[in-house]
Amino acid sequence: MKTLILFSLLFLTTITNAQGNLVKNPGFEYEFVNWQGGDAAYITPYDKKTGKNCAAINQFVGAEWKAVDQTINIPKNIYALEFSIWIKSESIEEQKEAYKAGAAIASFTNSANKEIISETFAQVKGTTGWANYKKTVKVPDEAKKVRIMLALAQTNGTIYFDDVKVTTLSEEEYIKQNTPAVSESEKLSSAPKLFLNGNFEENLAPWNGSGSITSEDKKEGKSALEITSDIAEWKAVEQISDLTDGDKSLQISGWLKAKNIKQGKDSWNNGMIIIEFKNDKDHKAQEDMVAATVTGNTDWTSFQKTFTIPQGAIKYRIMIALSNCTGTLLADNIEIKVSK
Ligand SMILES: [Ca+2]
Ligand SMILES: [Ca+2]
Repeated sequence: MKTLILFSLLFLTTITNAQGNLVKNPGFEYEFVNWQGGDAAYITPYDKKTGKNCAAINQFVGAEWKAVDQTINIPKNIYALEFSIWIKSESIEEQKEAYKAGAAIASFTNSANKEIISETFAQVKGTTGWANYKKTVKVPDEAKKVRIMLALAQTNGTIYFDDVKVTTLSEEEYIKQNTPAVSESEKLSSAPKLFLNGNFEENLAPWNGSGSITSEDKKEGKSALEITSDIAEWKAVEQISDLTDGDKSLQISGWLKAKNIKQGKDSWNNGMIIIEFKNDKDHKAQEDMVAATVTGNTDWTSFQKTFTIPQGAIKYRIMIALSNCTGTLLADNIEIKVSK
Protein backbone atom coordinates (compact mmCIF):
# COMPACT_ATOMS: atom_id res chain seq x y z
CA MET A 1 0.00 0.00 0.00
CA LYS A 2 2.74 2.40 1.00
CA THR A 3 4.53 1.84 -2.30
CA LEU A 4 1.33 2.57 -4.16
CA ILE A 5 0.83 5.84 -2.31
CA LEU A 6 4.40 6.89 -2.92
CA PHE A 7 4.01 6.03 -6.57
CA SER A 8 0.79 8.08 -6.78
CA LEU A 9 2.49 11.02 -5.14
CA LEU A 10 5.43 10.87 -7.53
CA PHE A 11 3.08 10.51 -10.47
CA LEU A 12 1.07 13.52 -9.29
CA THR A 13 4.17 15.66 -8.84
CA THR A 14 5.38 14.83 -12.32
CA ILE A 15 2.06 15.79 -13.90
CA THR A 16 1.82 19.00 -11.91
CA ASN A 17 5.29 20.11 -12.86
CA ALA A 18 4.72 19.21 -16.48
CA GLN A 19 1.69 21.45 -16.62
CA GLY A 20 3.53 24.28 -14.95
CA ASN A 21 2.62 27.38 -13.08
CA LEU A 22 -0.15 29.60 -14.48
CA VAL A 23 1.10 32.63 -12.52
CA LYS A 24 3.42 34.98 -14.37
CA ASN A 25 6.33 36.48 -12.46
CA PRO A 26 5.30 34.31 -9.48
CA GLY A 27 8.30 35.15 -7.28
CA PHE A 28 8.38 38.92 -7.92
CA GLU A 29 11.81 38.60 -9.55
CA TYR A 30 10.63 41.17 -12.13
CA GLU A 31 9.09 43.40 -9.47
CA PHE A 32 5.42 44.00 -10.27
CA VAL A 33 5.47 43.02 -13.96
CA ASN A 34 2.17 41.15 -14.64
CA TRP A 35 0.74 42.24 -11.27
CA GLN A 36 -1.87 44.97 -10.68
CA GLY A 37 -1.89 47.34 -7.73
CA GLY A 38 1.86 47.55 -7.19
CA ASP A 39 1.26 50.98 -5.60
CA ALA A 40 -0.17 49.31 -2.54
CA ALA A 41 2.89 47.10 -2.11
CA TYR A 42 6.67 47.19 -2.40
CA ILE A 43 9.47 44.90 -3.50
CA THR A 44 12.08 43.92 -0.94
CA PRO A 45 15.35 42.06 -1.45
CA TYR A 46 15.94 41.69 2.31
CA ASP A 47 13.18 39.29 3.15
CA LYS A 48 12.36 36.69 0.55
CA LYS A 49 11.63 33.00 0.25
CA THR A 50 13.52 32.40 -2.99
CA GLY A 51 15.35 34.33 -5.67
CA LYS A 52 16.24 37.99 -5.24
CA ASN A 53 12.94 39.54 -4.19
CA CYS A 54 9.57 39.19 -2.65
CA ALA A 55 6.54 41.48 -2.46
CA ALA A 56 5.42 43.06 0.79
CA ILE A 57 2.51 45.14 2.00
CA ASN A 58 2.72 47.23 5.13
CA GLN A 59 0.58 49.72 7.00
CA PHE A 60 0.77 50.96 10.57
CA VAL A 61 -2.64 52.60 10.92
CA GLY A 62 -5.88 52.89 9.01
CA ALA A 63 -6.61 49.15 8.54
CA GLU A 64 -7.46 49.66 4.89
CA TRP A 65 -7.73 47.01 2.20
CA LYS A 66 -4.37 46.88 0.36
CA ALA A 67 -3.65 44.29 -2.29
CA VAL A 68 -1.80 43.31 -5.43
CA ASP A 69 -3.53 41.00 -7.89
CA GLN A 70 -3.07 39.03 -11.06
CA THR A 71 -5.82 37.67 -13.28
CA ILE A 72 -5.29 34.29 -14.89
CA ASN A 73 -7.19 32.75 -17.81
CA ILE A 74 -8.29 29.28 -16.81
CA PRO A 75 -7.32 26.76 -19.52
CA LYS A 76 -10.22 24.82 -21.06
CA ASN A 77 -11.51 21.61 -19.46
CA ILE A 78 -9.70 22.05 -16.20
CA TYR A 79 -11.37 20.30 -13.28
CA ALA A 80 -9.58 21.93 -10.36
CA LEU A 81 -6.81 24.38 -9.52
CA GLU A 82 -4.27 24.17 -6.78
CA PHE A 83 -3.29 27.50 -5.20
CA SER A 84 -0.05 27.70 -3.28
CA ILE A 85 1.88 30.60 -1.75
CA TRP A 86 4.66 31.32 0.73
CA ILE A 87 3.86 33.98 3.33
CA LYS A 88 5.66 35.56 6.25
CA SER A 89 4.10 38.13 8.57
CA GLU A 90 5.02 40.69 11.20
CA SER A 91 2.60 41.98 13.81
CA ILE A 92 -0.59 41.65 11.79
CA GLU A 93 -3.25 43.00 14.11
CA GLU A 94 -6.16 40.84 15.20
CA GLN A 95 -9.48 42.44 14.26
CA LYS A 96 -12.96 41.48 15.39
CA GLU A 97 -13.79 39.86 12.05
CA ALA A 98 -11.70 36.81 11.15
CA TYR A 99 -11.41 37.73 7.47
CA LYS A 100 -9.54 40.92 8.40
CA ALA A 101 -6.08 39.42 8.11
CA GLY A 102 -3.16 38.94 5.80
CA ALA A 103 -4.72 36.87 3.03
CA ALA A 104 -4.36 35.21 -0.34
CA ILE A 105 -7.67 34.96 -2.12
CA ALA A 106 -8.72 33.35 -5.42
CA SER A 107 -11.74 34.98 -7.01
CA PHE A 108 -13.36 33.08 -9.91
CA THR A 109 -15.19 35.15 -12.52
CA ASN A 110 -17.46 34.28 -15.46
CA SER A 111 -17.27 35.57 -19.04
CA ALA A 112 -19.01 38.80 -17.93
CA ASN A 113 -16.25 39.28 -15.32
CA LYS A 114 -18.75 38.72 -12.51
CA GLU A 115 -17.47 36.98 -9.42
CA ILE A 116 -18.80 33.42 -9.01
CA ILE A 117 -17.00 32.39 -5.83
CA SER A 118 -13.98 33.47 -3.90
CA GLU A 119 -11.79 31.13 -1.90
CA THR A 120 -9.26 32.23 0.72
CA PHE A 121 -6.23 29.98 0.41
CA ALA A 122 -4.13 31.66 3.08
CA GLN A 123 -5.09 33.67 6.16
CA VAL A 124 -2.37 34.97 8.47
CA LYS A 125 -2.34 37.00 11.69
CA GLY A 126 0.34 38.00 14.16
CA THR A 127 4.01 37.23 13.47
CA THR A 128 4.87 34.11 11.49
CA GLY A 129 7.94 32.74 9.71
CA TRP A 130 7.90 31.75 6.03
CA ALA A 131 5.21 29.11 5.61
CA ASN A 132 3.54 27.48 2.61
CA TYR A 133 -0.25 27.75 2.27
CA LYS A 134 -2.10 25.54 -0.21
CA LYS A 135 -5.64 24.86 -1.27
CA THR A 136 -7.23 22.87 -4.08
CA VAL A 137 -10.44 24.32 -5.47
CA LYS A 138 -12.83 22.77 -7.98
CA VAL A 139 -13.25 25.15 -10.91
CA PRO A 140 -16.88 26.30 -10.86
CA ASP A 141 -18.95 25.84 -14.04
CA GLU A 142 -18.94 29.07 -16.03
CA ALA A 143 -15.60 30.18 -14.57
CA LYS A 144 -13.35 31.73 -17.19
CA LYS A 145 -10.78 33.56 -15.13
CA VAL A 146 -9.41 33.57 -11.65
CA ARG A 147 -8.02 36.63 -9.92
CA ILE A 148 -5.33 36.03 -7.32
CA MET A 149 -5.41 38.74 -4.66
CA LEU A 150 -2.56 39.06 -2.17
CA ALA A 151 -3.87 41.34 0.53
CA LEU A 152 -3.51 43.01 3.84
CA ALA A 153 -7.27 42.89 4.29
CA GLN A 154 -8.45 45.74 6.50
CA THR A 155 -5.86 45.34 9.21
CA ASN A 156 -2.42 46.71 10.11
CA GLY A 157 0.97 45.03 10.05
CA THR A 158 3.41 43.71 7.46
CA ILE A 159 2.98 40.76 5.12
CA TYR A 160 5.48 39.23 2.69
CA PHE A 161 4.47 37.13 -0.33
CA ASP A 162 6.66 34.92 -2.54
CA ASP A 163 6.42 31.98 -4.95
CA VAL A 164 2.75 32.15 -5.89
CA LYS A 165 1.74 29.02 -7.73
CA VAL A 166 -1.43 27.98 -9.51
CA THR A 167 -1.44 24.55 -11.12
CA THR A 168 -4.14 22.57 -12.87
CA LEU A 169 -5.57 19.24 -11.77
CA SER A 170 -7.68 16.78 -13.74
CA GLU A 171 -10.68 15.18 -12.07
CA GLU A 172 -8.65 12.04 -11.48
CA GLU A 173 -5.81 13.97 -9.89
CA TYR A 174 -8.26 15.98 -7.79
CA ILE A 175 -9.89 12.81 -6.48
CA LYS A 176 -6.52 11.24 -5.78
CA GLN A 177 -5.46 14.35 -3.89
CA ASN A 178 -8.63 14.31 -1.85
CA THR A 179 -8.36 10.62 -1.02
CA PRO A 180 -7.62 10.19 2.69
CA ALA A 181 -4.25 8.45 2.33
CA VAL A 182 -2.57 11.28 0.46
CA SER A 183 -4.48 14.52 0.93
CA GLU A 184 -3.40 17.56 2.88
CA SER A 185 -6.94 18.34 3.92
CA GLU A 186 -7.26 14.88 5.44
CA LYS A 187 -4.14 15.48 7.51
CA LEU A 188 -5.72 18.69 8.74
CA SER A 189 -9.09 17.15 9.50
CA SER A 190 -7.47 14.23 11.35
CA ALA A 191 -5.54 16.65 13.56
CA PRO A 192 -7.12 16.73 17.02
CA LYS A 193 -9.87 19.30 17.36
CA LEU A 194 -8.83 21.61 20.16
CA PHE A 195 -11.01 23.43 22.64
CA LEU A 196 -11.13 27.02 21.34
CA ASN A 197 -12.47 30.47 22.16
CA GLY A 198 -13.25 29.78 25.82
CA ASN A 199 -12.95 33.51 26.45
CA PHE A 200 -15.56 34.40 23.84
CA GLU A 201 -13.36 37.01 22.17
CA GLU A 202 -13.95 35.48 18.72
CA ASN A 203 -17.74 35.76 18.77
CA LEU A 204 -19.37 32.34 19.20
CA ALA A 205 -17.25 30.19 16.89
CA PRO A 206 -16.75 27.24 17.31
CA TRP A 207 -19.52 27.02 19.93
CA ASN A 208 -22.94 25.76 18.82
CA GLY A 209 -26.30 26.52 20.36
CA SER A 210 -28.38 29.45 21.49
CA GLY A 211 -26.24 32.01 23.25
CA SER A 212 -25.09 35.48 22.40
CA ILE A 213 -21.99 37.57 22.92
CA THR A 214 -22.10 40.55 25.27
CA SER A 215 -19.54 43.29 25.66
CA GLU A 216 -21.48 44.96 28.50
CA ASP A 217 -20.72 42.47 31.23
CA LYS A 218 -17.52 40.45 30.92
CA LYS A 219 -14.83 39.08 33.19
CA GLU A 220 -11.94 39.10 30.73
CA GLY A 221 -11.08 40.86 27.47
CA LYS A 222 -13.79 42.58 25.49
CA SER A 223 -16.67 40.12 25.62
CA ALA A 224 -18.36 37.21 27.36
CA LEU A 225 -21.07 34.63 26.67
CA GLU A 226 -24.67 35.41 27.62
CA ILE A 227 -27.55 32.93 27.70
CA THR A 228 -30.98 34.32 28.56
CA SER A 229 -34.32 32.55 28.84
CA ASP A 230 -37.79 33.77 29.85
CA ILE A 231 -39.19 30.29 30.00
CA ALA A 232 -37.88 27.32 31.95
CA GLU A 233 -36.33 25.28 29.15
CA TRP A 234 -32.94 23.83 28.25
CA LYS A 235 -30.88 26.57 26.61
CA ALA A 236 -27.20 25.97 26.01
CA VAL A 237 -24.07 26.42 23.93
CA GLU A 238 -21.64 23.57 23.50
CA GLN A 239 -18.46 22.53 21.78
CA ILE A 240 -16.92 19.11 21.26
CA SER A 241 -13.14 18.63 21.34
CA ASP A 242 -10.86 15.64 20.83
CA LEU A 243 -8.79 13.84 23.43
CA THR A 244 -5.54 12.17 22.45
CA ASP A 245 -4.17 8.77 23.42
CA GLY A 246 -3.03 8.58 27.01
CA ASP A 247 -4.92 11.64 28.29
CA LYS A 248 -5.59 10.96 31.96
CA SER A 249 -7.21 14.00 33.50
CA LEU A 250 -8.94 17.18 32.45
CA GLN A 251 -9.03 20.39 34.43
CA ILE A 252 -11.68 22.95 33.61
CA SER A 253 -11.73 26.45 35.04
CA GLY A 254 -13.49 29.70 34.30
CA TRP A 255 -15.97 32.29 35.46
CA LEU A 256 -19.77 32.23 35.72
CA LYS A 257 -22.25 34.90 36.76
CA ALA A 258 -25.99 34.59 37.46
CA LYS A 259 -28.51 37.36 36.90
CA ASN A 260 -31.93 36.67 38.28
CA ILE A 261 -31.74 32.92 37.67
CA LYS A 262 -34.84 31.27 39.15
CA GLN A 263 -34.28 27.61 39.91
CA GLY A 264 -36.56 25.33 37.93
CA LYS A 265 -38.68 22.47 39.15
CA ASP A 266 -35.74 20.36 40.27
CA SER A 267 -32.87 21.35 42.50
CA TRP A 268 -30.34 20.93 39.65
CA ASN A 269 -32.24 23.32 37.33
CA ASN A 270 -29.76 26.21 37.48
CA GLY A 271 -27.16 27.95 35.39
CA MET A 272 -24.37 25.44 34.91
CA ILE A 273 -21.36 24.18 33.02
CA ILE A 274 -21.27 20.48 32.28
CA ILE A 275 -18.75 18.09 30.78
CA GLU A 276 -19.55 14.88 28.95
CA PHE A 277 -16.91 12.37 27.86
CA LYS A 278 -17.72 10.45 24.70
CA ASN A 279 -16.52 7.13 23.30
CA ASP A 280 -17.61 8.16 19.81
CA LYS A 281 -20.15 10.43 18.20
CA ASP A 282 -23.19 8.75 19.68
CA HIS A 283 -22.06 7.14 22.89
CA LYS A 284 -21.31 8.69 26.23
CA ALA A 285 -18.35 7.24 28.07
CA GLN A 286 -20.12 8.10 31.31
CA GLU A 287 -22.91 10.32 32.61
CA ASP A 288 -22.61 14.10 32.28
CA MET A 289 -20.75 15.74 35.13
CA VAL A 290 -21.31 19.20 36.52
CA ALA A 291 -18.25 21.42 36.73
CA ALA A 292 -20.01 24.40 38.35
CA THR A 293 -23.47 25.87 38.94
CA VAL A 294 -24.82 29.34 39.74
CA THR A 295 -28.29 30.53 40.67
CA GLY A 296 -30.04 33.72 41.82
CA ASN A 297 -27.86 36.82 41.49
CA THR A 298 -24.10 36.47 41.80
CA ASP A 299 -20.99 38.45 41.01
CA TRP A 300 -18.47 36.86 38.61
CA THR A 301 -17.59 33.57 40.37
CA SER A 302 -14.56 31.49 39.51
CA PHE A 303 -14.57 27.71 39.40
CA GLN A 304 -12.00 25.00 38.82
CA LYS A 305 -12.56 21.26 38.73
CA THR A 306 -10.49 18.27 37.64
CA PHE A 307 -12.05 15.15 36.13
CA THR A 308 -10.51 11.74 35.55
CA ILE A 309 -10.93 10.88 31.89
CA PRO A 310 -12.83 7.58 31.61
CA GLN A 311 -11.11 4.79 29.70
CA GLY A 312 -11.93 4.72 26.02
CA ALA A 313 -13.06 8.35 25.87
CA ILE A 314 -11.97 10.04 22.64
CA LYS A 315 -13.89 13.32 22.85
CA TYR A 316 -15.42 15.64 25.40
CA ARG A 317 -18.33 18.01 25.14
CA ILE A 318 -18.46 21.22 27.19
CA MET A 319 -21.96 22.59 27.69
CA ILE A 320 -22.82 25.94 29.26
CA ALA A 321 -26.53 25.88 30.02
CA LEU A 322 -29.61 27.27 31.62
CA SER A 323 -31.04 23.93 32.69
CA ASN A 324 -34.83 24.34 32.62
CA CYS A 325 -34.71 27.61 34.54
CA THR A 326 -35.21 31.30 33.71
CA GLY A 327 -32.84 34.26 33.93
CA THR A 328 -29.45 35.13 32.49
CA LEU A 329 -26.22 33.15 32.69
CA LEU A 330 -22.89 34.76 31.81
CA ALA A 331 -19.66 32.84 31.23
CA ASP A 332 -16.11 33.93 30.42
CA ASN A 333 -12.52 32.70 30.24
CA ILE A 334 -13.28 28.97 30.21
CA GLU A 335 -9.94 27.11 30.12
CA ILE A 336 -9.21 23.43 29.64
CA LYS A 337 -6.00 21.68 30.62
CA VAL A 338 -5.60 18.05 29.65
CA SER A 339 -2.82 16.03 31.34
CA LYS A 340 -1.27 12.67 30.52
CA1 LIG B 1 11.18 35.68 -5.03
CA1 LIG C 1 -13.76 37.39 27.36
